[in-house]
Amino acid sequence: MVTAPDSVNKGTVVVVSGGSVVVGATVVVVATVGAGPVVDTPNVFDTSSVVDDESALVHAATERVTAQTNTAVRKDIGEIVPGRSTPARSCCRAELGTLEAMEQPTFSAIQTTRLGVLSAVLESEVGLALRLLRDIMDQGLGFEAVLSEVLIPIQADIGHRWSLGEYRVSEEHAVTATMETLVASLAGSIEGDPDAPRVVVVCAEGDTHSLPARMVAAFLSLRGWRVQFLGTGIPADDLGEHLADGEFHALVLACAMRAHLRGARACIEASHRAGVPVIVGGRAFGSDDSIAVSLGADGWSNSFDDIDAVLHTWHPDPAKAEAIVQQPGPELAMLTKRHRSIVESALGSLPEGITHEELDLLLDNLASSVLVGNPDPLIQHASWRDALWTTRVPTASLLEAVADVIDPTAEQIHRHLATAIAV
Ligand code: B12
Repeated sequence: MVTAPDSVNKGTVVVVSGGSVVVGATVVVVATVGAGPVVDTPNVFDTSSVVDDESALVHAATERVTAQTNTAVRKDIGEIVPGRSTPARSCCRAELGTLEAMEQPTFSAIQTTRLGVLSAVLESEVGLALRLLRDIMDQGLGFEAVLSEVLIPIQADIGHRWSLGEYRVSEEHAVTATMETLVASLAGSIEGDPDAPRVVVVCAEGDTHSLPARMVAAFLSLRGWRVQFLGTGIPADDLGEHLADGEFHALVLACAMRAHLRGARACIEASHRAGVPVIVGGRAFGSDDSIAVSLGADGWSNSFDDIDAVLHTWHPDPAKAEAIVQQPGPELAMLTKRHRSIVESALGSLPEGITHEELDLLLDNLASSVLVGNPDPLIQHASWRDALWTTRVPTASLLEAVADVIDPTAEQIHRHLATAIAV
């Protein structure tokens, strides 16, 4: 493993031999070319589905790399260096320097593309990124693999850096916007079969993470579904009316944050009222189906690949799924109704610098805990917040301030608060 040189700053990409690509603080491990890529990032994904798809590419890349050592890689990256400003140019220069210092680097075409696309998205160069993606697709890499091998790792890395404070919000927004354009452009070239079953893809009410949902939509289009992508900001009742007006095989509901589980539940309920079964996915639902089931979903998937299989094989029974859902008790209603006044009162006893938004998020996670009858959303929120570089006041103090202003007879709420404070 090679560590980043001192001169390497944010945005720098360092490549090390043996198949590891170090992108800032995040390590993306890629098996040596020829063995098929095995990628491991902090949060993301399963690549089992892509290996067949790209065997021709892997073969070609193996030939190219072994025959030409790093020449092809240097050329590919060299092409994108001139004219680029910092941080992309410095990132690519450092990249080249590292390459030259190495005797026999082995790079796959995917790694090269990922580096090129990373530098392009850092500069919001949609056209360049698209060209690099189309080039590799022309060589045989499938669209699923472009998503899982190139775009998702980059997005995960940018997100990780953002949470560490290495990227400003504006930089993260610029990258995400470019990513959305790339996914939409690539998916936009897929012409659907007019007789294929139709699905709607939407983000849970309150959730503004449209990119994962757009990726799901793109993926499903590729698999032959007719997809209507509704994006974010659709109130659940409106969604229900929309679904009732059309003929839809399923609602595909994406939710990236547990804070929005109430919004997810509202969408599921509205969809069921319209007679449309729901499959859910995204970080908010965790790594098994328990949250999905408790919210009345008919299906759950945590990967783009699975969702297609679920949609082909499931036998949804919305009435049965609804029967399992625990009806929201008075404590949840109270939290929703008194949200604003709880925030105002709690802020009064907290040190300056704590924002409304911080307490909004905390209360939304508390509401999710009450909704699913489990302290996990609140506990996870507390540990996420305490790990943020910006956190000055520990989350336990916020939880105590909230506990002080909530009616002591709200037993479940106080139990979740006490558990989160103790953790
Ligand atoms: C980009 C981004 C944003 C953008 C979203 C822009 C957009 N147009 O999408 C903006 C700036 C708006 C944003 C806002 C916020 N964000 Co944000 N965001 C991210 C970020 C960096 C990337 C999300 C993404 O696109 N990932 C790429 C996708 C493809 O990967 P993925 O989500 O892991 O999804 C995988 C699976 O879960 C699955 N999957 C995902 N969705 C679905 C759906 C279905 C149906 C299926 C089957 C599968 C599936 O497939 C993917 C591939 O395996 C993540 C960090 C990260 N690393 O993901 C934070 C992150 C999700 N955000 C976070 C936070 C806290 C926020 C804010 C509260 C920040 C703030 N203080 O304002 C707000 C909340 C906004 C809101 N109301 O929803 C936290 C959530 C923490 C938590 N524990 O809940 C994260 C994890 C960052 C962090 N570590 O701090 N965010």
